Amino acid sequence: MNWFTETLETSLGRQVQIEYKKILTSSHSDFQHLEVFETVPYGKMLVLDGVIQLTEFDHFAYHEMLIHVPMNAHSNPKSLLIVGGGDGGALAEAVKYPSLETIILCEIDKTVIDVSRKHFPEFDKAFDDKRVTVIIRDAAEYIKHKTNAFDVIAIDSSDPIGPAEILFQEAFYRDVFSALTEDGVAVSQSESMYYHQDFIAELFAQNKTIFPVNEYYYTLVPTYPSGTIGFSFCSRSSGPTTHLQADRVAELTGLRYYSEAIHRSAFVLPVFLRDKLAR
Ligand code: SPM
Repeated sequence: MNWFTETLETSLGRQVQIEYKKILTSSHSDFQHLEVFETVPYGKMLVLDGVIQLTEFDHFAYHEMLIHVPMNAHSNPKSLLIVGGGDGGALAEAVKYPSLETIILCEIDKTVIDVSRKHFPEFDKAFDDKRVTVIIRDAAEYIKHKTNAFDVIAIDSSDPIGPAEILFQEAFYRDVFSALTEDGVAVSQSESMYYHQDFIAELFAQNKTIFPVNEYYYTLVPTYPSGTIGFSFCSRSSGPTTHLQADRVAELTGLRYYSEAIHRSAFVLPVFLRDKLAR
């Protein structure tokens, strides 16, 4: 038997292990090590620098919540920036909105796009949508030159180590604030409420000095450590459910996780995290 082991948390006495049939690709880009596994229980799995990014089994719970929550928190989003997201999973959800006129995907590592387009055909079509522009660049640099440009920004980063570290820092979030339109909304991958409470609390303390609205919401992804991952919801004006409308959600096709009820409930936090973020 072959076992993939995610060693990110090993020093803390825990590991994720998944049995695989074969390694479909393994290569080094200028930024990271990329692998795609054919797993026994979860279909194909994308791994960057030894950390699971997505599996065919449960990626929808992550990508739907990354895109549909901010899109439905905004009254009428016409422009979207996806930071990272080179695998195309977030893009596949974004192109479901006919109201979007501009969708920019800014990914630092073109190899992630090339590898994913080959191995995850479920996402591939989204790259050909006429509204989509792919920019291969460090998003932290790209966003510095943008003002009042995007209604929604979705930060689909890997973990805050390696190439994505900068995407969790104050300077970047200040640039995100400026890049948003006046009623703009940004969300970002923000770790597990079970395993990274201190990190989440620090991130919130930082972002409270930038955005008038800051909330944490979460989704359930069995193949991420602890089975859950959360997002920071940062808004320049409205709250996460201010503009939420059941009829807009009902127009979305192919949903497996997101619904109007899930949108509302995802912001209801367990007491331990609610109290930690209230301090
Ligand atoms: N489009 C999929 C990209 C996924 N980005 C988030 C990956 C997070 C992986 N780590 C999970 C949390 C452990 N620190």
